Amino acid sequence: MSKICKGCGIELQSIDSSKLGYCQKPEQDICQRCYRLSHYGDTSLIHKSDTEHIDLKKTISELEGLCLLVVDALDIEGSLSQALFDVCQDKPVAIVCTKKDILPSTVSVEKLERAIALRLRSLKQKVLWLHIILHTSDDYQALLDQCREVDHNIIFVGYVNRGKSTLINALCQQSSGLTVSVYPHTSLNLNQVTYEDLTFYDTPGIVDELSFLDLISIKEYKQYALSKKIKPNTYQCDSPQSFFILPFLVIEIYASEPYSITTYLSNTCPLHRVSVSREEHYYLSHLSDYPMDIQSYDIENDKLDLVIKHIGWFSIKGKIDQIVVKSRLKDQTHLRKAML
Ligand SMILES: Nc1nc2c(ncn2[C@@H]2O[C@H](COP(=O)(O)OP(=O)(O)OP(=O)(O)O)[C@@H](O)[C@H]2O)c(=O)[nH]1
Ligand SMILES: [Mg+2]
Repeated sequence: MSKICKGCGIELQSIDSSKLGYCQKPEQDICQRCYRLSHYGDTSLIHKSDTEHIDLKKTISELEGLCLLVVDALDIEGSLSQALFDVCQDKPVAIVCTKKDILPSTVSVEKLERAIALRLRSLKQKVLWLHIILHTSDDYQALLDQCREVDHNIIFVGYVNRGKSTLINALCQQSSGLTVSVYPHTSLNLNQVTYEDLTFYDTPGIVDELSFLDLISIKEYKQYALSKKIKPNTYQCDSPQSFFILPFLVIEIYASEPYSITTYLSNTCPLHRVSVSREEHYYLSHLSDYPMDIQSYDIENDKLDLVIKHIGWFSIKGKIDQIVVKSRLKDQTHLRKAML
């Protein structure tokens, strides 16, 4: 019988070291990729194409149980979509929300619950319950009990890198040994874990559409990833300003009155602020080689967030006339009601 890697779910093999699932000795429980990823953070082994071909809908259709949608508090719109409900088909569905601890403490559980409820309404979807993960032992116990009331088989479903495997490890008090990493596309196939009277199914994440992160190497990704508590930075502006996030986009903000911008980005995200009148120089040296998509937002609200997919968001306060985003990829930004 074929043996499955305990870390990522891929079938183990000891024949071809250049192929997925390779382990030197047949008696080993994890593949070389998982070993190198966990012990050395070796990113050269991660490829988006390794998970793109997986038919998640078919895999899940062959299972019975509660589908637990893993939604990322940092990116509710991007991590909670119709595609998740499609793969669950007619199974019972509940939501867990991860990464709340990365948001500023001013974002309460209630605020997050409201934001997720709003997203569900816009998708015209209902779920059995919603649980915001607080990472305490009582909280994990409460989640296990909530799951038990519905089913003893729990299928974790979500986009890549949203914390599915991390949550299963936490619920099993780390006895499951699933491989996790800051990089997307870590889990490669269905992986079954038994804990007390429950069976958890870890699944490979749904692959995102083309995003900025596909324009850089997996190694560079760490610079932009929101993995530690966000430290917001506030800029008081009294003239039109351009904010460059290199090498992806520039955001121009036009206002006739003073306004403030608070950024919620990784501490190492390369952000540069220049006045719109001096933008050209910067633009020429960093972005002029690329064809740019231009999106213009007319603003009616004086408190809103401009969300940049996978990177973070700008909270904008004041009477703004217009925001123009020049971006190397289409559809990477959107406006939402201010989260804070
Ligand atoms: N701070 C914080 N980090 C989290 C949380 N959940 C997950 N992470 C981090 O997010 C990253 C991705 O976690 P994984 O568990 O590998 O995500 P996944 O959904 O299994 O990803 P794929 O296997 O690629 O689909 C890791 O660096 C985790 O440490 C959380 O609640 N808080
Ligand atoms: Mg995983």
